[in-house]
This record gives sequence, structure tokens and C-alpha cells, in this order.
Amino acid sequence: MGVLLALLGCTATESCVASQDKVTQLLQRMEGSVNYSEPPNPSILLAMNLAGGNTEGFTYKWLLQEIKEEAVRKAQKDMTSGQVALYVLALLSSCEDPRQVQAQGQTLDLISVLQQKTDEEIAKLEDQGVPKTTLFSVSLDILALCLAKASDYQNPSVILAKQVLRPESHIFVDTRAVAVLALACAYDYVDAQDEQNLLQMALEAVTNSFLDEQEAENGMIGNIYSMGLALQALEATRKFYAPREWNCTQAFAVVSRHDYQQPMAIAQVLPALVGRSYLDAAGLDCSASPGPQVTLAQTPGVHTDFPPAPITVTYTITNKLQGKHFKHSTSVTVPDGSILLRVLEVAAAEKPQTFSFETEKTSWGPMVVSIHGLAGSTEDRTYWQFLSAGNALDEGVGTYKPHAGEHIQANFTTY
Ligand code: B12
Ligand SMILES: *[C@@H]1O[C@H](CO)[C@@H](O)[C@H](O)[C@H]1NC(C)=O
Ligand SMILES: *[C@@H]1O[C@H](CO)[C@@H](O)[C@H](O)[C@H]1NC(C)=O
Ligand SMILES: *[C@@H]1O[C@H](CO)[C@@H](O)[C@H](O)[C@H]1NC(C)=O
Repeated sequence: MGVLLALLGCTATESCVASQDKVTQLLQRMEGSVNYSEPPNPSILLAMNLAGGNTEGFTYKWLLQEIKEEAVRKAQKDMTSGQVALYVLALLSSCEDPRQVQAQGQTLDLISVLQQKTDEEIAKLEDQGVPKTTLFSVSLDILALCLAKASDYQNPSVILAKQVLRPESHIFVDTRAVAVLALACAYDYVDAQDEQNLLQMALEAVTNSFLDEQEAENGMIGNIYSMGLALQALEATRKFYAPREWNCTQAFAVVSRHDYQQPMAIAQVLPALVGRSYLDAAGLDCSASPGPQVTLAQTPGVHTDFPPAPITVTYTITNKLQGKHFKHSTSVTVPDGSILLRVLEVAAAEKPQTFSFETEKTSWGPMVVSIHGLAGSTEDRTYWQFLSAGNALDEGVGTYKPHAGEHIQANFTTY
């Protein structure tokens, strides 16, 4: 009987766990990206723990130590609520107690820091209809508080459920996915029946909308970079869309076809590829034997006999939103295969008065924070959006490679 069940279980989920080769390759790529001169990325530690990365190696130990030190140094003053939440999830996944983070001769209660920052998010959300940062971060906050068994997330989870259920809300797939993880955790702990019903409604609505979208879009939910979180959400919430079934084979096929390169993208998709989600972050067995030894694959040197052909790209910057309106266009030539950042740099070098810009390092790469002296602001919820042929790009300037003759627009807008 046991064997039969095991066999059945195996056939049912067979195609919904990636091959060990694929997982190892992505783990290596993600670990290999860790730069010891830069701040640690908690999403990477979290993914290593969830996907069976090498917990004995130097990278793992470095990440864990730096995460503790960075938390003690910066959590209170220099981190957003969502960043603190990611630190909490990373520590939990390493079986460390986030209430007692010890580094630099100090002990920090990271949960009370998170609780306080979540309160600020929720206060603004109730007051002005928008959180201090984003609903994505608020969802991470609730998930982390819930997994850490803090006391104060029931009310926030009800407010999040209401946001998710607002008919007029156009919330990103990525955000709805993390919201689902947070609400699925909170569901087991809310006491009041009407509150639990509300969470259930939100969970049903989002998961069914994901399944609908997957059916309509040949397996895709959102774009290729939201798939990691969407798969995590669908894996963790089967009971909320039962008896409907999820064709995970179809969704996995989409993800398997893509060769993820960015460490953040890999960090979000890896847990799903081994059948796990961020919801599992607090229940891992940290004494288990370490995962595959990661031997850093030598990146093959690229030998090209000919330099890439030059291509011409049109680049337009537009502000019709705030202060003095402007619109400027230019045409720049860059080697084929260049990233969009190169186009911005050439434009700025040729016409610094008009096309000067600034970037900031983030976990996803360089983010353009200001163009032509006009900067996005979290206070006003403004940013520079990048588009091609009227469609928002699904990659940033450090990743996206424009093609010959493409017209790239940077438009100052709100989120
Ligand atoms: C919220 C959000 C935004 C907000 C950030 C607002 C804010 N102040 O918090 C806004 C609307 C500004 C934004 C903008 C963009 N975003 Co965005 N964003 C997200 C989202 C939903 C959550 C990020 C987050 O809060 N993380 C949690 C916090 C705690 O972590 P954090 O490291 O502090 O987060 C910061 C970075 O993520 C950064 N950021 C957000 N988006 C992007 C995108 C790029 C390319 C970079 C470099 C940084 C960056 O802003 C966050 C807050 O400071 C993610 C979804 C995801 N799957 O991660 C997409 C996501 C990261 N964004 C994405 C994209 C494509 C963009 C844009 C390039 C879209 C466009 N066409 O213009 C622009 C950036 C353009 C530029 N100026 O360089 C993609 C990136 C994919 C990729 N392979 O690079 C994602 C994965 C969404 C998706 N599935 O397509 N984004
Ligand atoms: C690591 O980060 C430093 C500082 O940001 C940078 O100068 C260096 O080029 C990076 N190293 C690699 C291998 O990317
Ligand atoms: C799942 O999707 C795949 C690919 O679209 C399709 O071939 C298959 O029949 C579907 N399976 C089920 C059980 O619907
Ligand atoms: C650019 O942003 C403005 C202000 O938000 C908006 O009205 C306009 O539709 C945007 N243009 C494009 C091409 O998205």
C-alpha cells in the first residue's frame, strides 16, 4: 500500500520538480554571483536553505555572518520593512532566532524592529490607502511575522486581504503571490471565523486568478520573472483552490525553458523548483546533510573574431507629470548585444545637459533613480518607467538588451 501510494505520488508530481542538474546549475550560478565586497543578499541565503544549497561552504557562512552584522548595523535606521522581513526569513531558514541576533557584541530583536515598521506601513495604508513602501513589502512583513510566530499580524493580514480583494486594484502578480503566501500562513492562526473567511476569500480569488491566467496564457502567469513567486504560491495553497487542480506540468515547462541569469530571479524561482515556498522557511532541518558541493564552473571565455556590429537605438525621455514638463529624443549607436544602460551612458556622454542620469545599486541590478535632474520618490510614489513600443520592459537597464532600430522610452510616472 505504502509503495503504491509512493508510486502514485511520484507520477503525480514527477514533472513538477526540476531535475537535480537544473537545480544544481542555478544554485551554482546564484552562489557564484555573491560578491564579498558588497552587502549580503538575504534572498540568496533563503534560497540556498530552501533549495538544498551547500551549507558547509564559505559563501554560506559568509552570508549568514554578514546578514547578522548588517541587521545589527542597519535594520533599525536604514532598512525598509520589506528588507527587514527578508532578513528575518533568511535567519529563520538558517534556524537562527531573529529575536536574538548576535553580532558586533550586541543583541538585536529583529522581530520587534519588524513589528514597528509593519505598524508604520499599516497605519499609512489605513489612513491614505497606500502603504509607506509597497504591498509587496507589506506582504513580506506579514509572512515573516507569521512564520516567526510574532503576535501582531492578524490585523495586518485582514487589511492585506481586503486590499487584495479590492475589485479596482491592479496589483502585480509578484505582489499577489507574496500576499497569498502571507495569508496562507496567517489563515492557520486567526481566531475569528469572519476573519478567517475573509482570508479564505482572498486566497481563493488570487489562486484562481493565477490558474485562469496560466490557462489563458499558455502557462505564463504575469511575466517570466513573476513565475517563481507565482509557482511558490500555487504549490503552497492547493487546499484553497481544491477541487480545482493545478496543471503544474504546464507552468513548470515555461520556467524550465528559461535560462535565469540574475541572482534575484534565481533566488525567487529555486524554492519552487524543489517544490518548496517561502512558507517553508521556518520549518527546515538545519542539521540535515549539506547539499551538493558547489564547484564554481569556469565561465567559458567568449571568443569573437569580429567585434559586434553597431546598432542604432532611439532614446526618448518624457516628463508630463511634475514640475517643468519636457520631452527629448536622441539617437545613439552602441555595439549589438549592449545592455540598455550602455545606451543611457552614450546619450549622457554625447548630451550631458539633457541625458545625464543616476543609478542606484539594488538586488536586481542598477535602478535608474534620476534622469535630467528629475528623481523618482517613494514619498510621491514616482519613478522612471522604461518602455519599448508602448510596453513596459520586464527587465531593467542592467539586463535588457535593445535591438537595432528599437525606440526606448523613459517616462516619469507613478506607481
Ligand atoms: C515594487 C516593485 C517596483 C517599484 C519599487 C517601488 C519602491 N520604492 O519600493 C517600482 C514601481 C518603482 C518598480 C520599478 C521597476 N521595476 Co520593479 N518590482 C517591484 C516588485 C513588485 C517588488 C520589489 C520589492 O519591493 N522587493 C522587496 C524589497 C524589500 O526588496 P528591495 O531589494 O529593497 O527592493 C527594491 C528593488 O526591488 C527595487 N526594484 C524594484 N523593481 C526593480 C527593477 C529593477 C530592474 C531594479 C534594478 C530594481 C528594482 O526597488 C525596491 C525598493 O527599493 C518586484 C517583484 C519581484 N518579483 O521582486 C518588481 C520587479 C523587481 N521589477 C521589475 C521591473 C522590470 C521594473 C522596471 C524595470 C519596470 C519598467 N519597465 O520600468 C522598473 C525599474 C526602472 C528603473 N527606473 O530602473 C522586474 C525585474 C525583472 C528583471 N529581470 O530585472 C520585477 C521582478 C517584476 C517583474 N516580474 O517583472 N518596481
Ligand atoms: C564586487 O563589488 C565591487 C564593489 O562594488 C566591484 O568593484 C567589483 O567589480 C565586484 N566584483 C565582481 C567580481 O563583480
Ligand atoms: C497540462 O498542460 C499540458 C500543456 O499545455 C497539456 O498537454 C496537458 O494535457 C495538461 N494536463 C492536464 C491534466 O490538463
Ligand atoms: C507617461 O506617464 C504619464 C504620467 O503618468 C502618463 O499619463 C502617460 O500615459 C505615460 N505614457 C506612456 C507612454 O506610458
